[in-house]
Amino acid sequence: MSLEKLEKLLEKEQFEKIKSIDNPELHAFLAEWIEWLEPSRVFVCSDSPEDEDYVRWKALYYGEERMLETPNHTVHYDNYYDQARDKANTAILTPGGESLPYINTKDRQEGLKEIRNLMRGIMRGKELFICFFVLGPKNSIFTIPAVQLTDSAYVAHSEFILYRKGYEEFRRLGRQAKFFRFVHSEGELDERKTSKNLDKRRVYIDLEDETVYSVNTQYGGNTIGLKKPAFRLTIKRAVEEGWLSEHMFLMRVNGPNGRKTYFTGAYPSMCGKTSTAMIPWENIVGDDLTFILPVNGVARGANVEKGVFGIIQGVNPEDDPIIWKVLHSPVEIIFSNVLVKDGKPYWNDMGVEIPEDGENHSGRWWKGKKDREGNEIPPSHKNARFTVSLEHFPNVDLDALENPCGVEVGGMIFGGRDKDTWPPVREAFDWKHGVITMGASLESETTAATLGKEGVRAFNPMAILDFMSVHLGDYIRNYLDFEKRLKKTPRIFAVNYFLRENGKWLNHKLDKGVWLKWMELRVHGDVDAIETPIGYIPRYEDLERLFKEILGKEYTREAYEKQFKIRVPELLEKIDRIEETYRKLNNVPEELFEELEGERRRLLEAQKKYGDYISPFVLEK
Ligand code: SPV
Ligand code: MN
Repeated sequence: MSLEKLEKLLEKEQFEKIKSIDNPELHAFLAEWIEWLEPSRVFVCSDSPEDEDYVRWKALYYGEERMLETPNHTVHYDNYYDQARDKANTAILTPGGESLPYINTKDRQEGLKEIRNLMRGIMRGKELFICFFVLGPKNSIFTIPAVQLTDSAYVAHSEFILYRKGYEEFRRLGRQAKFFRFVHSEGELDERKTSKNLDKRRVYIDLEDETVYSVNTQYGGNTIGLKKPAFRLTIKRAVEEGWLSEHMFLMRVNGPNGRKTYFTGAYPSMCGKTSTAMIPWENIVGDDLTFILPVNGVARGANVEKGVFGIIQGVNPEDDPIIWKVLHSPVEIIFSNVLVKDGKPYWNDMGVEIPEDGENHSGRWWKGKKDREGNEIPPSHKNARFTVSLEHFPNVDLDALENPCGVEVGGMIFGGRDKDTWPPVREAFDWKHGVITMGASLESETTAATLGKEGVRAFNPMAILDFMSVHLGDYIRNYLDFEKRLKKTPRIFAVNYFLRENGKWLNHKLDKGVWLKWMELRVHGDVDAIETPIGYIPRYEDLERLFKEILGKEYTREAYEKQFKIRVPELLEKIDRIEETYRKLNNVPEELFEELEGERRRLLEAQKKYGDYISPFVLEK
């Protein structure tokens, strides 16, 4: 009996906490893994503030975090070579190692054996934290309970900031809890308290048992179970059950006369997702992961999380006043992989002077310091981050965040890092057109959010490819079918903040604030638009007015024409690339090819009539 075993393995107080959850499956899982990991101590986190405090304290006690000067601020470092998601060593376990397009797979039996061997007795001399959280708002249609086992107090601490507590939910649900499991060990640590055995770093996702194993790493994207590890599991569940689990922010755009319209947005990492969701005059609900469920024919969205694990590079008082203010207030924040000098955190491009020495992700740091490969080490890592709860943001929409029914999604946005093809903003003709030519056709230049070369244009449908856990064809079919469950479909939009000409940006960082207002007006049919071969684009007059109203800026006809011209050769090349990509896969819905063909035909007709580069003024009738 698992409970008897647990009674022997745990101190009385900890055992009582587990015993009061009536779930034999959970008990069996815990007993098996505690025996296997062999921790010297086990702490079970209930939802009490004391237990959360205990985890916070242990992160400091074990040296995984250190105090900064501002109360409630701490700093955590990951190993210099453990600064991003490790795609190469992350695998989806499939029966017989069945391969799936764009997914790193591994034979399930072999993978389980390997990771179990790596984890055997790995917690000797260490403390194991058992934590309970939920994905989505509590006691709601979105809720998925999850249990996390980790020997990293930093990981547990991060989860308390980022997720809703779930111990009471487990007690309430008892045997009904269909829960996710996460087993993590940071492995042996070096003198800087960072994971040492990176050659044995692995993240294995077992879809069958809805369990993710992560070992010999600390970086949040590899270790925070409820974030990207869970995302693989929810994508699978969503495709099986007919809803959407997306790499999307959720935000409120404020329209005329107090109108509130909610948008989701999918962008690859480092392409403006968080900064869009945090536009100061709008309201944030979430910045990374959204569940969208059909409820009585309406698409309703909820933030999977309740906090932000955001990129800190480039956060400056002018462009990001809200984040800046939050980062400089004494609320609970974990800074990771930043430069610290005299108890203060500093990061690249923060718009203020940075000290020339201090401590950072490379250890003691001085300007000009080089790493083993001979690269100069910047003050902070490009992927350095801050972890903070959304409740501390002055512009959070708390009602939307905690609404058990979520919010109605008015629009869905897809965006990537694209220098020369897509206009800054456009609206799809309909659901299918948007899903295929915008979502499924998303490409973006690679960034420092994953290990590997940067600046390479890469196929990244729905900005989700890094996390895909099912066949891409099934995923797209689910998207197309989702419309059938709706009486009212969200409008679909595509944005591109990264257009360049002669090496210069065509847009300013805050222009996205104007695009959002335009999209809000379109959702309600308040403004007309120009029909182009690739969807609807804004009219000059509307943007001119919005630029003045929102940013107090003149918007010239020349700027508009340059930004919104239809770049036919680049668009056609892109369709060829996307088509070729999907032709290589089997099991892709035929509608995808039909949509691409329709777009190609419209572009070719327009090219015949108007040439390669078509001014929006020419298309306006
Ligand atoms: C991303 O890279 O998309 C992130 C951070 O949101 S991570 O947790 O690393 O995935
Ligand atoms: Mn993300």
